Amino acid sequence: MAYRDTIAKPADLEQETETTVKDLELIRMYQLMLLTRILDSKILSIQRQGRIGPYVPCSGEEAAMVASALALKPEDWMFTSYRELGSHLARGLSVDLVLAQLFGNSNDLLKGRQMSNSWGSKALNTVPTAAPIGAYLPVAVGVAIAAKTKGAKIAVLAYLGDGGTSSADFHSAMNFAGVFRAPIVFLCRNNGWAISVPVKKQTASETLAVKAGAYGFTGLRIDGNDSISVYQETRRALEKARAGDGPTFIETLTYRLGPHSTADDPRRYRSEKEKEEWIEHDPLKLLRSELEKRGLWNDRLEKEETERIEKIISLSIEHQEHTPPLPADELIFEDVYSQIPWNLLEQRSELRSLSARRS
Ligand SMILES: Cc1ncc(C[n+]2csc(CCOP(=O)(O)OP(=O)(O)O)c2C)c(N)n1
Ligand SMILES: [Mg+2]
Repeated sequence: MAYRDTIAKPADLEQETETTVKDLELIRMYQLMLLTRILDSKILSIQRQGRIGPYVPCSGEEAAMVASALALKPEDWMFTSYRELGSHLARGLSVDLVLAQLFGNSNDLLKGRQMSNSWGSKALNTVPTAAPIGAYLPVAVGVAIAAKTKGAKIAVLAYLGDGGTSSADFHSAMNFAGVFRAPIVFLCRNNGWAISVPVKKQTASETLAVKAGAYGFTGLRIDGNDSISVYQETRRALEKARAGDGPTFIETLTYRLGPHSTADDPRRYRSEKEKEEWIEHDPLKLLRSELEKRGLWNDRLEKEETERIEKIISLSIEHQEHTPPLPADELIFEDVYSQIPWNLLEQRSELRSLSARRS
């Protein structure tokens, strides 16, 4: 049995679908998923042309990302790993800022200091990720506990992969979240693989969701390609967190259609057949057919929206590629101390005279 077939649908989901997810919300969700899919493939192609550095693609996982992030309120916080392009777009990060980070140019909010795909924005309450898997999870729980201590009615949404559940930081985060009843939702994208390691070699547990029980809170396993289900369950869990009723762990079953990163060749460790099966269950296809059923989408709208998105992306690539680079030599001395100490000032002036001699 494919692991996708083990999904237990929450009992009350069907009757809620029609009434609670409004048509406009669904159209917006689909547009963002389409944007994510097209932008992801454009970024992959400019990477292959050597115009940006490494990239981590997200095709196939748009529902788990976009639909969950749309359940957040502006005052909530979002922590991601390196793959959640769709979550950042849904949260409101512009195509320009997504690309500026990948080009590492002077528009980059993070000043070129982060690994590629590590988006974050102070204005959007989104925190750039840390490269060690799971390292940001205890930080996310800390933010949630701080909010609770201050009496702020907000929630934190923290994403992780299936492989992330094997990290020591995952255990610390889940344990603290349970003990302190932190207002946090863990959104685990179980895409079947941690680079070349399949889930069955990642854990001896029957599911990832069952792990939450050991930490004293609810774990759900849902279809991660069913946008409506992802949206509803995340929204419900975030509301529960804001109401002071503790954390939730949501395991979303999905699939990474592309390589782990631009440095990976998945044909070496998994079958084409597996991928073909998941293409049948493509999250965009599923949501599009729901929209068509409701009379909200058709071929003409698909074509117009695709052209609109492609235009935005190509203009943005053109703009970001021609934006000047960051003054890296200067920036390495900034943003750690409020006043740069004497020894760093000395090093900065040495570096300046060295650069002047070289140019
Ligand atoms: C502590 C640590 N170990 C190993 C790595 C190398 N690494 C980078 S991504 C990755 C796989 C993570 O898989 P998963 O959590 O399932 O997320 P996915 O890539 O599937 O989205 C690994 C092992 C790392 N970054 N940090
Ligand atoms: Mg994975």
